[in-house]
Amino acid sequence: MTGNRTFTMIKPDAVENGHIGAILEKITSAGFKIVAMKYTQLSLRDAQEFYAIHRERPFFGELVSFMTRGPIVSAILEKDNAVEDFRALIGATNPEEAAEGTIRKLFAKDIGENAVHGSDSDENALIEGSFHFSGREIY
Ligand code: FUP
Repeated sequence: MTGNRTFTMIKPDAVENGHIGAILEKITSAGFKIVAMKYTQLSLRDAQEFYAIHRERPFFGELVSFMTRGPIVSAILEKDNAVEDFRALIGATNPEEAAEGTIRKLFAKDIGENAVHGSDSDENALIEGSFHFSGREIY
């Protein structure tokens, strides 16, 4: 059985470039309902914890400094088959490999500054959503 919620962040590059509105429009037009959302900035510790799975990777330092350099929009989204459908909507991690019309193809610069995050499993969607939101912030 697949879950009906996923977690996303509009990353600092997309916020800096003024793409919040356009990205939210793509998300809601694709049938996702926003059940939680905030405009916030990750601390160093937040980013290190959120991306702990990547801590041994060579890009970890860059990833953490990028994700903390400015505000982000974080949100929990609801739709049937949310995780898979949202990853299809955002496209491949590397925008050069992302399909035409996907959010990363449209708005991302490169594999590091790739505009949006999308959870990769139902289990991680729950962990990531709970990292950013308390129960009473989810509607
Ligand atoms: P995704 O699930 O598509 O967000 O991609 P990953 O979980 O593989 O990577 C998480 C983040 O690490 C990416 F969004 C950007 C960063 N990253 C790099 O900076 N370089 C890489 O080679 C791979 C990932």
